[in-house]
Amino acid sequence: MKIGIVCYPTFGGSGVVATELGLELSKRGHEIHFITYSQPVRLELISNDVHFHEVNVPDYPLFHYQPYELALSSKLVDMVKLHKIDVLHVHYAIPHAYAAYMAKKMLHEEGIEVPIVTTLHGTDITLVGSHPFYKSAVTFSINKSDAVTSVSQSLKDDTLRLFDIKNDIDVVPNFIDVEKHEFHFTDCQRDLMAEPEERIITHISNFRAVKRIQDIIQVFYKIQKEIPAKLMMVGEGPEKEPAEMLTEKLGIADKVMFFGNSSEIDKILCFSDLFLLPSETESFGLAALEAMASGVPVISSNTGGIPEVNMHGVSGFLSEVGDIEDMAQNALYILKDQERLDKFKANAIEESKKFDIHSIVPIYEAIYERALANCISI
Ligand code: GMT
Repeated sequence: MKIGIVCYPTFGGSGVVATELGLELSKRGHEIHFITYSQPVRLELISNDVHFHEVNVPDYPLFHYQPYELALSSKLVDMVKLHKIDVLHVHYAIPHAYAAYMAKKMLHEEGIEVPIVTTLHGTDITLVGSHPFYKSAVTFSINKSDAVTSVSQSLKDDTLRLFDIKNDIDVVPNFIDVEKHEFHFTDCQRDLMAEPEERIITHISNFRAVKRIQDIIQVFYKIQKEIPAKLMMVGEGPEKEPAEMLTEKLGIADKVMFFGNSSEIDKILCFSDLFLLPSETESFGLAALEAMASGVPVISSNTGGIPEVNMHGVSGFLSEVGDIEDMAQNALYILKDQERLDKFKANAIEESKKFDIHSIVPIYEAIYERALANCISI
């Protein structure tokens, strides 16, 4: 099959999922065309079966906002025609499913039918999409897709609650290449980061308000009062600077490292003992799954799709959003006892296997086949 994939190419989980999906599909014999405004960050390999087509939005001073959706829909039309793409898989309802619908309509005028598969990732539903400014467009885009998937049951429930949805939604969880995580790094070079007796705690995100970055610093503050520890903060975003200021204020700046965005996530997780994800909401929590696959237990909030990934008392612990004390106590419970830590690490790897890429990607293939067979003509 020739599959066009539209995603945000940045460090966010949706871009990572879209990229890994495309790469795995190419290994399974499909021809993949990524269509987005820059090369996805995890897309290292462009080959005969993996192509990247850049969407250019010419900067024109008359436009206060440059019309990306317009440029994207035109590019989709051109690429479908040029490469004879069979199906478009768009990650995010806005603006991708919306632009894909316009492309589909333009192609229909020329006698070409292309089905659209839309995957909902979370912020398009829970944070941005349900805003009155976008709600009609999001509802329309979802209802006009030939197939709709959501990355967790929780996100499906939210979508049905917040929008007037006529389409079926398949839950297809995010995934991880378990083997890659198991065998990638054997030499963690932990000693470059911390003393042998120090526990290493890690957080990775885009440092937006929804991640509750200050909670991470506060939880770590309580942990380091009881045991020697270091905190690794990986990523960039608006909450980074306030977090740095909080570490200064609490007198723990020397124990907290801010790395910025990194393409060496596996390396960082390799020497981590615990992962913190206290988000306000999270449709899935791919970062937590990546940590678990690397054998890192997770202390998280009990919100959105996280409880579908992080098993309470098995791969880590869940606490109510904002319950810093409970998170710190749970973290210390795991970190204080080496035998217990080893058990949680092993459990985390075991739990992550439920989300192995090799069992999830065939579900997408079946959805593409179904969408092709039932493509709604417009
Ligand atoms: O969480 C973010 O800020 C990034 C966002 C994205 O677009 O990548 O993440 C969303 O999609 C991920 C992949 O499906 C999920 O793992 C994240 O939980 C979800 N974020 C939220 O729901 C806040």
